[in-house]
Amino acid sequence: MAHDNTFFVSTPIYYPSDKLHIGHTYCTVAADAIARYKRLTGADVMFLTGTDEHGQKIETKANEAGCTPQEFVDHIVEGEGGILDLWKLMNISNDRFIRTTDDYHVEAVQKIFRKMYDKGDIYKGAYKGKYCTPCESFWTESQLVDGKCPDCGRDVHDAEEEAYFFRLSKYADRIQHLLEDTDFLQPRTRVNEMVNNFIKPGLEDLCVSRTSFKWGVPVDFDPGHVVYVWVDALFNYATAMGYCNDKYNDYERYWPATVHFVGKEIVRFHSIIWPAMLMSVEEPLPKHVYGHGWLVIDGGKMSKSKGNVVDPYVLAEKFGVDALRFFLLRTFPFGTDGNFTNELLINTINIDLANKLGNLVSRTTGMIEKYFGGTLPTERENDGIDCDLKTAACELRDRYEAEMEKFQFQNALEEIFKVIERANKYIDETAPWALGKDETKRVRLATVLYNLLETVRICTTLLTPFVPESCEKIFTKIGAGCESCRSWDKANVWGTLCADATVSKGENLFPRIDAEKALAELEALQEAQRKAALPAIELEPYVEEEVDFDTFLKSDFRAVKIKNCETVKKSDKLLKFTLDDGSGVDRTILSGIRQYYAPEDLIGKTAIAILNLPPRKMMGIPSCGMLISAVHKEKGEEKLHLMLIDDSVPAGAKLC
Ligand code: ME8
Repeated sequence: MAHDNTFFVSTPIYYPSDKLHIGHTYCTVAADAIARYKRLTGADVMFLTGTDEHGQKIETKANEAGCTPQEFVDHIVEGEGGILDLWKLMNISNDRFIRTTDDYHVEAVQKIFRKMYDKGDIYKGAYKGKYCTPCESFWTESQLVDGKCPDCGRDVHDAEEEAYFFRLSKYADRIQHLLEDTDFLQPRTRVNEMVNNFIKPGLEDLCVSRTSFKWGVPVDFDPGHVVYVWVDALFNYATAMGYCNDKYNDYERYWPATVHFVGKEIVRFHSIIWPAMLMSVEEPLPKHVYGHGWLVIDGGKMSKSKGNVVDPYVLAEKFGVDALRFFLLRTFPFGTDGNFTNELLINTINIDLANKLGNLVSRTTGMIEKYFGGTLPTERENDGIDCDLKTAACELRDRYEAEMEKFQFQNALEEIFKVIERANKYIDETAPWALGKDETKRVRLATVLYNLLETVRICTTLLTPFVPESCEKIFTKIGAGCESCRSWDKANVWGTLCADATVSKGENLFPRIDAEKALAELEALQEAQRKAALPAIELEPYVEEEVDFDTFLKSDFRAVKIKNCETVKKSDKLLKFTLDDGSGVDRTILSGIRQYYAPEDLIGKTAIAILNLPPRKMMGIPSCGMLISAVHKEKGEEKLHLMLIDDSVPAGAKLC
């Protein structure tokens, strides 16, 4: 059993089916902040993340990409700009990274599956249900929402297969007790949803093997079956510590996990299925599952198909890794959804990092350089006005700790920024520039500046889990070189920094962003990315309904010569065509293709028209028929080609 001072935090293991976006980064940055915070407090920390590499979705994607599933996931996980690169860029300090295709994990899952089978908790049956391929989930009819997958809202299809089942129903009472009577699932608001939607309607046994595809952990005692991807995936948290394998031997040290951070849509798997399986193998349960909210765009989920995913690489490159990390945890409460906008990102950086923190550091170090050549004298002259700032700074650690222990990152940062604001106000109250003009006030001036340095030191120590690289720079600027100055123990002890601290103002840490310019650049970049992610060619949906041959034959398609073509007044869409249809009488057809063609380019060409449509007036001009064009979308943009044919075809020739 893990000892009191261990702390084990995990993110979900991500599907390497696409590049990760800002939503995935959110959870990983949060886990990183809590891991760094716990290390700061002296805990023995295990921070685990990884990738969930099996399942039909990956197999299908690999087929589409023309490679093996293993090649496909290797590229997304380890390739350039892949998941490992992203975590390196974001300064993620995970202690371990698990890939579910790692041999030790595969073998461990086989042992675990057999263990549950031998116990009688896994049995063979036949599965009939509704299957959602992207979510790899079977659903019962009653679980569907408007006939669609309740998780992702996409179409499901009927599926039936011989399968193994896990006796989830057997654990229903214990799970209900776990959810309702303990603080296992957080925030508390997620408990009702689980109990009312999944447990009270009756927990059904869970289908835990598949025969319809191959890319998974084989059930070793029944070839043809692969283990359901969620069973394989959930056990990562234990196998990565060495459970049922010899690759690692940290299970005794770190298990049970302290907290699994997971997105709200996978709370069901983590708070019902996962503890039930652990009960089955008779292992201790994780202490907490924390279901965080989503980052949404215009109130809706980010998705590649909507073309609105936000790329962390782009934001980190433009604004810096720390600014992005900070924004994610400062802006949104961890437990609820947060609406992502570029404006919010830029405002947060400008207000908190540039105006408040950046300014405090540069004003303080700048004045020490200006008035004392960078090194403070050691004499002090205290004043009653200092008390408020000292108290605020010294009490900060406790308030911060209380919030961090509840995973309330936003509140913890709010506490720090209250003190930063207090310090900025202290500068106005004490007016060091006025003290600097008076030779007799030098000791007082040194005291004021030392007080500011101490406040910066304390705030920086507590900001380290959020913006580690910037804090390192601030410590250097304020002359906090020794370990003790940066330690948790001294984060509530006034007077830690050497009295004759030597500072260097150096470059500005968080330059103010020109919001208008940055927004325009970002939008152009994101638009280009959105377009690049769109399908190359998109076709109109095919018409399913059949048209009988005789009806089709009634359509009179003819070759027509374009005698004249001109724009139509007050219309930016229409072109007016005067056509020779072979009948000897000119025919007028209006067509909404002005944006695609200059009228003079079409004169003399041979086109195709359907002639026997009822005449229709447009902008007061009767149009007798319709010219035929081919339409499709290219990278999301409408494309149109007027059907022009060989000029040797005479006017009036019938198409049949
Ligand atoms: O679910 N905002 O993997 P995944 C916040 N392999 N979080 C988001 C988000 C957003 N916009 N979009 C996704 C899986 N996430 C499984 C996990 S664990 C044993 C197996 C979060 O790559 C999402 O909520 O689809 C989930 O927690 C995580 O990213 C991984 O999603």
